[in-house]
Amino acid sequence: MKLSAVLLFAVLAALGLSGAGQSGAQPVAPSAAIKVDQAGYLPGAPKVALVAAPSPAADFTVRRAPGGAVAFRGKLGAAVEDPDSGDKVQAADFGAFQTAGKYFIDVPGVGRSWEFAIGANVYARAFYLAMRSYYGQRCGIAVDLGPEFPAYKHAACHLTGAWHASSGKSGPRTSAKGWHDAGDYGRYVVNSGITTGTLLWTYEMFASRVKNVKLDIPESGNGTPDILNEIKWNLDWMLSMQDEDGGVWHKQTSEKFCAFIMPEKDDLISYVVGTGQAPFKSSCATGDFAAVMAAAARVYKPFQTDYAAQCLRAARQAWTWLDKNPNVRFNNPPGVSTGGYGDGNCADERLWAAAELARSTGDASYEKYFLDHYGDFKNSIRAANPQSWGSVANLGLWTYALGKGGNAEAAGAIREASLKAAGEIVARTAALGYRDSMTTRDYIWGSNSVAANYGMQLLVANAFKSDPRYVQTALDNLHYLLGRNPFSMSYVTWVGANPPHHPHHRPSGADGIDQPWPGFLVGGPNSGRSDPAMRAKVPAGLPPAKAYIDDQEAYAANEVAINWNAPLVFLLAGALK
Ligand code: G3I
Ligand code: 9MR
Ligand code: ZN
Repeated sequence: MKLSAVLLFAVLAALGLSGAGQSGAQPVAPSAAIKVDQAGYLPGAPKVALVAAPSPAADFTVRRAPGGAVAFRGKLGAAVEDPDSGDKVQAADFGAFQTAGKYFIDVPGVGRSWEFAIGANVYARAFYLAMRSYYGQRCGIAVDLGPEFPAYKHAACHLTGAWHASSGKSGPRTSAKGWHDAGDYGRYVVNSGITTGTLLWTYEMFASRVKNVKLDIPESGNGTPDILNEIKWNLDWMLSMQDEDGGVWHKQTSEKFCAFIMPEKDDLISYVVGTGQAPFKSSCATGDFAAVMAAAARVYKPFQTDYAAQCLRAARQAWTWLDKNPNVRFNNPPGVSTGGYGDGNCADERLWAAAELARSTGDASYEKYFLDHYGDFKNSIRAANPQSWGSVANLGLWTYALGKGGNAEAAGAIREASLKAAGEIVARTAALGYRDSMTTRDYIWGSNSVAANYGMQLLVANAFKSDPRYVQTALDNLHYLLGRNPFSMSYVTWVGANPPHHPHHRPSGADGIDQPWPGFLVGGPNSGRSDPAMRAKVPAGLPPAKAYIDDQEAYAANEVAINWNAPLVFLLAGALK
């Protein structure tokens, strides 16, 4: 709905003209007390809406949209405490109803929900938008989202670059491709690592569902699946960040963040930034790079053989460098204040690299490294702390067991740990009012990506042992992200009827268009209120799941980021027909 329509609605509602009562025959403004997945539900899957009203309600109906004809009647469940939101939540279970269509939930005495759909394809649109968001983040090329999103475009940006003194080199340098990281225009190898890794895994796990999805990008129709065409744009930039000795520089950014301007207006110098002293490249970046390039070698082989071989060579060289330089950390050098993605321990990145290299090549040396070291990470796969940009051990462990990992004991232990953790996540999720997998400590900067990564973890467990509870709980996290949450918001721009309107995203803020760019998952609740706007506008002491504001200034709650969208894409792919 356009903002103007929302306002009109509000005015009519205030005047009592919007149609009242519970007949459903007239439009009534939706109530945030009733929560649905605003993309919708799969016909054969569980279907639960949630109600958080001041006092318990009794009955609900599922009504057709528009019109309001009753399609299903049910009783609400008992109110369940949800400690992280402070809400008492009742379930409206309409799983028995499977007829495709558009609906809303009506709860007498409370109100009606935003609309949702039931159908086999309900997540196709969200997948398209979420994956296509990467096209909008492309650096170094003019971008145009096309007739469906007129005026959503930017000219080619950051075409020139330079070596920062911290890189060990000097002078100008070309700048090539990549995705802007987030709301800022930096490009960071570490964050590109988990992002491209997760997206490559999306293809590898769900190829039959995603390979034919056309993303309407310049390469569409070239014989390579579009998801791989898009990922390649960033892999190409990552390849450009590798030095001749195999090491990989940490990032390419300006020294400070630019103003809220379109990317082509950003004339701050785009520097390759290093550690400031020999060897200048850093171990976490090089480990992530090796892992991702090794995975790319597998995935691109059927489509672009030479490219796959180039990726594998790059991965091997990175590994060799890492062997000699296992613990070179990155901190922003003096004068540089863009994102740090600082990580004090690069052993997990190295483990992931060994495992992807072993999986792609079968070489004994990579396998030996993995087997010698995986025990150090045996507690990594657990029901808390899923994978994130700084913690990639899970990916290393899983890829070993999912691939042809030759050591049955290691593969078996990884599988067992994954199933045990998944079982615990399922139980925890079912006990919470909002039925998401978040723990109290998970409401950090980018918390929505934690929910998405729990979903990914559950779908990986399902690949080890098919279990409908794992898939259903993964979908529960998707439902949380798409509207079944304390704010009744879909946290993804342009997905659902009540999405964010003001993400911290420079193109969205600077393009002069009312609505933001489509398909972005915003960071979400952040109990630390880690930016000045949050501290000014979000009251202290709120329950963690409520520490959120849809405000462009609030970068610690409402920024977008490539690594947050990636597990969302994975989860949506898992839910595609
Ligand atoms: O892991 C700890 C946890 O143990 C602890 O309980 C919790 C308490 O606050 O903090 C957790 O660490 C948080 C960390 O993210 C976890 O990933 C830090 O507080 C938090 O400050 C940190 O935020 C990072 C933020 O940069 C600030 O450094 C985000 O993860 C990261 O996504 C974000 O990345 C930025 C880039 O720097 C620049 N580009 C935009 C991008 C997105 O905002
Ligand atoms: O836009 C920046 C965002 O990408 C970062 O995540 C965030 C934290 O590092 O910083 C944002 O930039 C702000 C800067 O830190 C302080 N001045 C205001 C900037 C936002 O316009
Ligand atoms: Zn750019």
